[in-house]
Amino acid sequence: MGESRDDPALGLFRVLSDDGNALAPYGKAPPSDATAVDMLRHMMRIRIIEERMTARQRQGKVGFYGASTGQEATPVAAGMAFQKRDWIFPALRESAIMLVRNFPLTTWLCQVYGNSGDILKGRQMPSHMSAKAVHQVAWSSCIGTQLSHAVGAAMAAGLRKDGTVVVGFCGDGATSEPDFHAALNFAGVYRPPCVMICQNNHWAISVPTSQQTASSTFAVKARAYGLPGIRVDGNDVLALHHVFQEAADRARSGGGPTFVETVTYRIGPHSSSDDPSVYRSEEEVAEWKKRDPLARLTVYLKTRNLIDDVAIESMQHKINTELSAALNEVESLGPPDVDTMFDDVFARPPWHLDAQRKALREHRARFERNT
Ligand SMILES: Cc1ncc(C[n+]2csc(CCOP(=O)(O)OP(=O)(O)O)c2C)c(N)n1
Repeated sequence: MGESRDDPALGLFRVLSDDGNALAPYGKAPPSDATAVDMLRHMMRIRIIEERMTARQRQGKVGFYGASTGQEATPVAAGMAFQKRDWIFPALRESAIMLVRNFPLTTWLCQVYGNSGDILKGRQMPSHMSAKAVHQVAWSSCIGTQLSHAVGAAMAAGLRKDGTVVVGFCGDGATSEPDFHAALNFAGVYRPPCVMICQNNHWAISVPTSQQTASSTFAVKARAYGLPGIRVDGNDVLALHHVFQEAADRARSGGGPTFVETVTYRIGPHSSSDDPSVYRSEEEVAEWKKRDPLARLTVYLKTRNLIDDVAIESMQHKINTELSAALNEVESLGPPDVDTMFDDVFARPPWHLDAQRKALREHRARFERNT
């Protein structure tokens, strides 16, 4: 039998049309009206925060930033669809999940600045957020590794039978890494409770998807590993929420892992170290801007009289006020104390590190006495 476009790995599941009008009814439990409004608030919040962080990077206040502009729907839908006990192994574009999980904005920002308020003590790059409190593991910048980490953690969760689901993220470029194969193969063979989400934003820095794979979609690759592969509109937060919830339910009830390709587009540069004008056209970016996930949800909410321009302005105002206050606090903090570099490395520090810490403290005391 030939492949049908209804095949979830080859078609494109969507709820909202490009202009935001709802398509056909799509399942048993669409999100409540309040949840749908909250989705817009969360997407707007990360967009505003990241615009400000990108500007701060240009001012030399932040060392690096990798924004998710245009891709906000995937982390927001994931943050809302998975339970708080579920573990997240993010890649670069999922910084919003911690905020959706109510992680304090100030502490989140301290990590971007790597200052004394940073719970990671300045040891991670910006956009590599993590916190045990919200079950989010730090991303190693090595592309693709988070999938195999997630599958391993899910195998542990499966052995513990604790009802936890583990979610791993990657980009389209990561699918060409050996880790992608190892992760999907282990997931197919051992069937741990995990969901692997590939944000296909069409570019891996300057490499387009046409040079990344000859497969018709990324989702179809799951089939070779014995996994369900689902292709979903990555700029349609309602569709994403539905697909993630189904995948989470399947994993939690013993039905095994799912691989999801979310079809989206990186509107901005790869990171603050990139200039996309040298490898892609403005026309292509303009085409994708028409499918902006915030604009599409806004039309849906307005059509259903759930929001109006006054409410949207008030939402933006509240976010900007909260962000400015948080930034005042965060930017008043200095770097982490140099002494903290000895923390958290060994459960029982070896003698030579103790000696080095002691020498450093004595040196600082002498320096402070003399200045
Ligand atoms: C193993 C490895 N190879 C190369 C790089 C350099 N690098 C950083 S980001 C990136 C592209 C990643 O593209 P993709 O997986 O599509 O994710 P996106 O950044 O588009 O979200 C590359 C090649 C790296 N960090 N790790």
